[in-house]
Amino acid sequence: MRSDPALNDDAIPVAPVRSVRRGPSVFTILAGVLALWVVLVGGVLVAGMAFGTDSAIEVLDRREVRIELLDFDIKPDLIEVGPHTELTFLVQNLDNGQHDLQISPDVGTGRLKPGESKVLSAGVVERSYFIWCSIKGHREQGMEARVELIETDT
Ligand SMILES: [Cu+2]
Repeated sequence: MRSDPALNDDAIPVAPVRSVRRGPSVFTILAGVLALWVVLVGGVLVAGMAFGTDSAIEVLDRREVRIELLDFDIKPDLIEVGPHTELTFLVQNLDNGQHDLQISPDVGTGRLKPGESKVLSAGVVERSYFIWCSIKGHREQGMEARVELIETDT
C-alpha cells in the first residue's frame, strides 16, 4: 500500500526529509561540542581577564626616577609612588667600582661599569618592593632601596 506512493514521493519529499532528519542528529552533536568548547574557552579567557594581565592594568601616571649607585649606597633609598604608576629607572653608576640594580630576582640592569648608565623599565607598580645591587656582599653593605606603593586620597 505504501510502496507506490513512496516511489512517487521519493523523488521529491521523502529522500530530502530523511537526509535532513539524519543530518541534524550529527550536526546537533557537533554543534553541541562546539558550543561547549566555546563556553569553556570563553570562560578561561574571561577568568584570565578577571585575574588581571599586564594589558588590563590602568596607567594613571608615568614616572622616571634617577637612581645613583654609589659606594655601597643607592640614592634615593625610598621611592614613593601612587597607584597605577608606570615606573622607569634611570640608573647611573657613579662609583669607581662595578654595580648593578635588580628590581626583582629576574630583572636588573646587569653590571654597570663606573660612569655607565642604563634605563630600566619597571612597569606598573602594584606593590611595594626592594631594589638592590646583586653583586656579592653589596646589598648587605647598604646597596638596597625600596619602592613604596602609597595610597593617595587626593
Ligand atoms: Cu654594588
